Amino acid sequence: DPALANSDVLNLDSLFSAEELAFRDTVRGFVNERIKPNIKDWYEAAHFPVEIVKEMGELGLLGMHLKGYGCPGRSSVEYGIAAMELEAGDSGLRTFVSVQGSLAMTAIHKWGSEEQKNTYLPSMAKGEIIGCFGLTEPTAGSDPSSMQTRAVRTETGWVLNGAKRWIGLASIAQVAVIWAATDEGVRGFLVPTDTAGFTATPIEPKLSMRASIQCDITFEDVQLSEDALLPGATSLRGPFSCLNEARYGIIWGAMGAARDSYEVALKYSLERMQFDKPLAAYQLTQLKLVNMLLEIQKGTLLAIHTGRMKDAGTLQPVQISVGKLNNCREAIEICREARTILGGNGITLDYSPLRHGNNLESVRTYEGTDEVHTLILGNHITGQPAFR
Ligand code: TGC
Repeated sequence: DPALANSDVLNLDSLFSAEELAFRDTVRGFVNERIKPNIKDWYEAAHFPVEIVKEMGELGLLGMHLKGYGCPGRSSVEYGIAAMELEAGDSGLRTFVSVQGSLAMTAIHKWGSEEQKNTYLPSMAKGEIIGCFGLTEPTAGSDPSSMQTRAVRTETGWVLNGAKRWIGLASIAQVAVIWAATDEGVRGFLVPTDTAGFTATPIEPKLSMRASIQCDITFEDVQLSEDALLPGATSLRGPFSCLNEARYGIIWGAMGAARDSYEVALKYSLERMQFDKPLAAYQLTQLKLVNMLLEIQKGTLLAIHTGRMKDAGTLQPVQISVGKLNNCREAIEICREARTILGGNGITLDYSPLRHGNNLESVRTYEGTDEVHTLILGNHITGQPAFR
């Protein structure tokens, strides 16, 4: 698009390989063809398009950074590129890919038995099985260590009781990775969602993430066999190691939503005439566009840097907090500023910025709120944990 030709001022594209750029084009093409033309209707109808899950599997977007077991084995940078392009479409669709790949599949890949990996991962990579990941509870959000969901050993396995909240895709998932307190610390369980006593109910109505599903789950004496237990995870480090993956994807994804909002605002400002000039010719509009562009370029650079560190195996959780905190915070401001350029038209679903901005209210909240990531960094630089 000629209107956008000069927006990569720093030539960040030069930091990607030809293969990475080609992969980006593939995902961008999918988003332009399958998501952008439909997202207005899905969002309005609060519809998650389950019909495109298998297409995402065919494109290699599910569990894409995992190796073996039918998973695509892509790099972390490629995974980030996909998150960015998908979220330029809608955060709800990127969230699906994160929940499936970074949370549910990663939990099985990192902490599961060989049998669990062979049973679930190939079908999940194809999108034939949808997974969800239950950590958060009605009374345990930022503080998962206060979880009430409990699994108790029986003669044949385990019995699970409790509740989870805000669990993406739970009502359409076939398998749920559920984290529960036990006498042996926090353990993870693979719960088939048709097990008696498992109930998932979508949380509605929502003002954010409308093209996605988040659920309440209850467990009433859910009987599990011994092989439901993920053998490798024995503390909160289990779920947190999966959150690291999802948080990493958000660093990129948030910049995708911001970029789309900027591009929509730039194009609109070039076409929209007021007082005989396009909005883009006014200094106030240029200030807004330039401020947006600076933060998008910086945030994208941050994403690329964290991605290269992740591929080199050096990325630390505290560095993920830098990216998640900064890029969500800046992206939400960019979406709101983009909306002001669109004037009244910006409050309709014909334009993406307010939809993206509303979605990012969820993105800045899940996988560690702004406050949690601030305190992780505060602890890192002062040595004074201030969480509690
Ligand atoms: P603490 O209780 O001391 O630590 C527990 C254990 O976890 C380890 N750990 C990590 N390991 C790997 N990566 C990380 N980022 C880790 N952070 C902590 C820690 O070493 C310890 O291990 P071990 O083996 O010694 O027991 O916890 P803390 O004081 O370190 O952390 C406090 C705090 C506030 C930072 C942490 O609780 C936190 O991150 N809270 C935010 C929780 C959060 O992000 N929740 C979002 C969940 S998302 C969800 O459930 C739904 S998924 C989205 C969807 O479905 O749509």
